[in-house]
Amino acid sequence: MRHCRQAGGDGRAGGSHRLVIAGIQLGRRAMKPTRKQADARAAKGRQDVGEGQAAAQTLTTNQGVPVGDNQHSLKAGLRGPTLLEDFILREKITHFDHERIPERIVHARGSAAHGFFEAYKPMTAFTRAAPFQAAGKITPVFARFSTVAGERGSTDTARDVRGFAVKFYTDEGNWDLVGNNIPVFFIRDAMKFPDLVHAVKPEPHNGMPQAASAHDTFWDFASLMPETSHVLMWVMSDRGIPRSLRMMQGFGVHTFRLVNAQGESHFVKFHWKPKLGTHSLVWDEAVKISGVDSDFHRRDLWDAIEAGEFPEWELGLQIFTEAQAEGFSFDVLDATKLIPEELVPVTPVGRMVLNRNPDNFFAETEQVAFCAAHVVPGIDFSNDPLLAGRIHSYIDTQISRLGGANFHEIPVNAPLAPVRNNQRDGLHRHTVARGRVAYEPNSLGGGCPFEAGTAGFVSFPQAVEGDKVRGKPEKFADHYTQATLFYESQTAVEKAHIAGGFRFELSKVTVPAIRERMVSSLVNVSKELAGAVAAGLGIALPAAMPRVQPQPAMPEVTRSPALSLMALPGDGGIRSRRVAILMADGVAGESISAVQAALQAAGATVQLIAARLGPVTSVSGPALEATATFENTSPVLFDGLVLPDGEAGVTLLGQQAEVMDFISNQYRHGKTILALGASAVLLQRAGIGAVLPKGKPDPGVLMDAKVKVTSVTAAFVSALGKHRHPEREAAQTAH
Ligand code: HDE
Repeated sequence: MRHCRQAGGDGRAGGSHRLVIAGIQLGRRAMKPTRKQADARAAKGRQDVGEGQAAAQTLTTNQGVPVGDNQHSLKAGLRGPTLLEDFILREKITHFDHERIPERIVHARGSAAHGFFEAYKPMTAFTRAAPFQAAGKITPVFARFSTVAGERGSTDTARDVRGFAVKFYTDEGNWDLVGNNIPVFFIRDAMKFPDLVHAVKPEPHNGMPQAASAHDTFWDFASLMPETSHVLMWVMSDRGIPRSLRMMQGFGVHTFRLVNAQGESHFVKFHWKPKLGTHSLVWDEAVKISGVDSDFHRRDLWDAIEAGEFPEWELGLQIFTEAQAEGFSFDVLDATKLIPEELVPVTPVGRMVLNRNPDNFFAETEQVAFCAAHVVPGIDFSNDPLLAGRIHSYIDTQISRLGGANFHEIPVNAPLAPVRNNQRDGLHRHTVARGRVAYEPNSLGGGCPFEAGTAGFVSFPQAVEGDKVRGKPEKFADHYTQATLFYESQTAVEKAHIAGGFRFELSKVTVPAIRERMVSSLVNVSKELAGAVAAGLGIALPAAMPRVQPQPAMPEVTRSPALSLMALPGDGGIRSRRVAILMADGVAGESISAVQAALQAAGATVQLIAARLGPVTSVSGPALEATATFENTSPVLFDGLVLPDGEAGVTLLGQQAEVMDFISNQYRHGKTILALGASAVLLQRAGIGAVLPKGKPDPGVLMDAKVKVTSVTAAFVSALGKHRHPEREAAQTAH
């Protein structure tokens, strides 16, 4: 029998904690070996199955018994009954029967990656948290992005909030910043969370709809809970349908505390800003993507990291004092409110780069356990009543989801910092605790482990006073001012999309009274918005819903440009953008190859699409090979479109319904289109001109009748870098 060699990675994590920084791979062992790691390392080999060693390995049972035949069960005679004594078959089937664990009650659908956080500068004046102690300080991270309502196998492009959870493996233990891509929440007291989730999940009698808020129970709840007004503006906007997980912001949502080494505290809000800018889908596109690739976001993240296009976000902090907070027109403990950046600027403090895909989806992405309770010295909680419920909920949920109290030992959850305490035993315990001392104080263990005193985590000693009550502070009762702020800070096209979002969702509501109640609430946000929604639903504009607080405090800002998706356009590059080039026999290969090479040189991914896979005859230049077909892909999977030159090829393309569909979808969704030479006729046939109805040139439609391929390609690259051309839509809406 051949002996298995140990698979890659360090002893504990099976390679899952290898840290890749700027191309250098560091083993975790090299960073800080612990007793626990040493134990696990000794037990290694039989736990990991690495691809590289496959040839040298013999198949065994879970007891390490070599398996001679993995094809047949043990039978009494070739045609006889299967025997109960076949322990190999029974072990295999029993393990298989138990392969699934309960999915997360919310955020079940997620995608994740490893990476690192790098601090720009020391933030010691504000916090003693390890990641912020020195410029250039590197802290490994694991980030998971998720939709909220859908089940584990649901579509990625549902209209929903996205989870944005980051586990920092700091020198002083794990810090989980478990945020969302939207800075405000639906409710402000944990007491309402189960109600919110029951309302948005598939309706209990028939289990529908999946991953969608467009149904009666959600809007029944929302219309009766006007505190949802603000977050609804965000979710109905294009923020609810991001183009990519790499192109969305993240927010800590709650007010937290930073505490420095002197014990001084400041309030803080956390912001992640994507280097690629914030970009979204449009609704028609999102719906179609759900059909053609329900893994769209997961694939996009995976492919980008595999291609070395590591997504990056900048972490920014809004730091403010309690005295400042007292003066704000809103309450910073209310999670349905944000702090406008114009009021408290966002200070950039570092960057997060995701540079390694998980080795195993289940072991890492599924088993990662984020907990809002996981903070480290230097980070502390505020009295936000929503946050308090979360501090309880996450550990509780992991105990049932991951099968017991030892989920912190699962490699992806295990801290880098050493773990030493007297907690013992429980289901699935991996640590082999030595000695007879499992209590404190002790003398038999030399008093170890010792308390850290003020060097350890010390809760900020905030004074507490007041009666024991169930209730809310006065400023919480303003439900509309910031919803209006958000709406009024959007561009015209964004406003139209918000109205479209409400219109679509409420048109799916079957109870007219719910629709009407919701529109009456919207009147308090904006008459313009409520009017547009009411018109789409075919109802008269109802009277405004009575406000709990008729005269809220004057807001500090009434327009916040930072709230528009357009505020973060990115660097205008096209790295990792997807471009389709359509082909048929008789196209001009020379110009296609030139455009393809230029796009790839700029970092884009190019697919050559034809009616079938394989070679396509070209009238000039090199032979071309189709890498996708009109049948196996779809226009909605591409950011831009190139139509070829070559009359014979163009004629063939024009005869195919899928091609005309491709062109009109790309145009309708605001994408950039380049028609080389003869293919201008395809645009004409689709009714597409290079000018907008009001006579201005369409910045996203390029034709090269007389221009050189190189210059028209350069124009295409720069137009593609704008992501989408809302001018086209604005012109369409105006007509
Ligand atoms: Fe969560 N939330 N949540 N949540 N949440 C969970 O934890 C909960 C809230 C967020 O990728 C659960 O492991 C309560 C706000 C993310 O694994 C659960 C309340 C924010 C993720 C839970 C909230 C979030 C979760 C489900 C109100 C943004 C996915 C499974 C008091 C700041 C993390 C799990 C991942 C997951 C409870 C509200 C973000 C049940 C009780 C506000 C990103 O524990």
